[in-house]
Order: sequence, then structure tokens, then C-alpha cells
Amino acid sequence: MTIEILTVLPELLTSPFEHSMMKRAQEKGLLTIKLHTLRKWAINKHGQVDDYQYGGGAGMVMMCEPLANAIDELQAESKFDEIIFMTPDGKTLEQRDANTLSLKNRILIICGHYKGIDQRIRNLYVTREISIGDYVLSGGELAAAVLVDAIGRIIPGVLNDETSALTDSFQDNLLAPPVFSRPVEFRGLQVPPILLSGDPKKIEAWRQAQALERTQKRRPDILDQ
Ligand code: 6GU
Repeated sequence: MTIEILTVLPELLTSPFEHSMMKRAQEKGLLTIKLHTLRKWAINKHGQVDDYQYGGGAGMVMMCEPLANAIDELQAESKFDEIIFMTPDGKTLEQRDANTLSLKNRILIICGHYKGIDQRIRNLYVTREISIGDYVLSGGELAAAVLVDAIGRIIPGVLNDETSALTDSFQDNLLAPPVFSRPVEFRGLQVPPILLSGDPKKIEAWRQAQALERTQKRRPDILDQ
């Protein structure tokens, strides 16, 4: 899978993909990440990609031409399966969205800045608008990094048994159960004896019960789905 990212701040997006799972996905050849600086398609030699908004009001808007020219050039040879605009007014990202996107072949993510992008680019090009939660970030880059990580780690072949996504929180509308490692006792707190029982059926039943209890307490909203 190839994920391309169009941004005015590509520097913000280098480190997030150089470690851990994103590194592994790229090394395995399962994920290719390409950063594109929107300045390359600026309207003048000053690198201008934004302008005042019609109707007045504070804040600049990312202009049509740089974005349209960039997208047209990037998909001159083959079309993107999805063109995603990161925006706080988009649909809140959920595990099921990441699952769907992880099966695509080639996607483009556009990072917004300032007051956002000209609405006509959204109408003409964008296939999905995604937010990562109900709060405002300075730009779409950190949100794009979150989206790429959520997608990249579940691309078929990236995870192995050790790191399986099947037991992740949200993967079956349940939060993950508590986990314990050595030592058996720490500051007077014991590991639940059942985890030391060596009985896989009992352990699985305990984990299911814990996951359910945790979800009921913390996120009853996801249980209803
Ligand atoms: Cl995708 N962008 C910005 N700027 N802020 C956000 C967001 C995205 N998602 C939540 N807050």
C-alpha cells in the first residue's frame, strides 16, 4: 500500500514513521509513505499557497490552484483510491475506518492549515474527510500521522502473532482487558491468580469478562453498537 501526504510542513511528518511498527511495515515492503510539499505547486516564487477568504474574516485559506495542480500531477498516471482531507469538521476516526482504509492500494492525505482549504477542492477531489477527535489542532499533520499509524499497523502482513491486532481495544467493540508482567507481586499488588493457573480456557474467559466489565464502566457507548 502507498500513502502519499500533501502538506506545507513535511518536516513534521518524518520521525513518526521511522520507528516501531511503521518502520517495520516499510521495511517489509508493505507500506510506502511519500511526503509531498505543497510549496512545489505554489502560485508564485514566494511560495504562496494560501490567500484571504472571500467575505472577510480572520485566517487564510489554502488556495485551489496549488492543491488542484498537485493532485492532478500526483494522479496523472494512476488515480488514488481515496483522497482524504484531515479536518476537525470531518467524520471522527474509528477503528472500522482504519480497517477499511488498510485494504486500499493507494491513498492521498491532504493536511489542512490556517482556516482550511477552499471548499471547491473538497467538492471536486476529496472522497473522505476525517477528524481525530473533538478538539482543534494547529494543522492536519499530527492527525495525518495518527491516521497513517492506525492504518499502517493493520495492513495485512505487518503484524505477527506477537503483535496481533485481534486483541486490540475496539477491534471487537470491546476495550482490551488489563495485562500483567513480572514480578508476581509489586508493592503489595498481586497478579490475578487465574493468569498464573496455566488453564487457557479459564484465562480466556477471565479476559473476556474483564474486557466486558471495563467497557461497561468506561465506554458503554461502544457496547451498544
Ligand atoms: Cl484532522 N485537523 C485539525 N486541524 N484539528 C483536528 C483534527 C484534524 N482532528 C481533530 N482536531
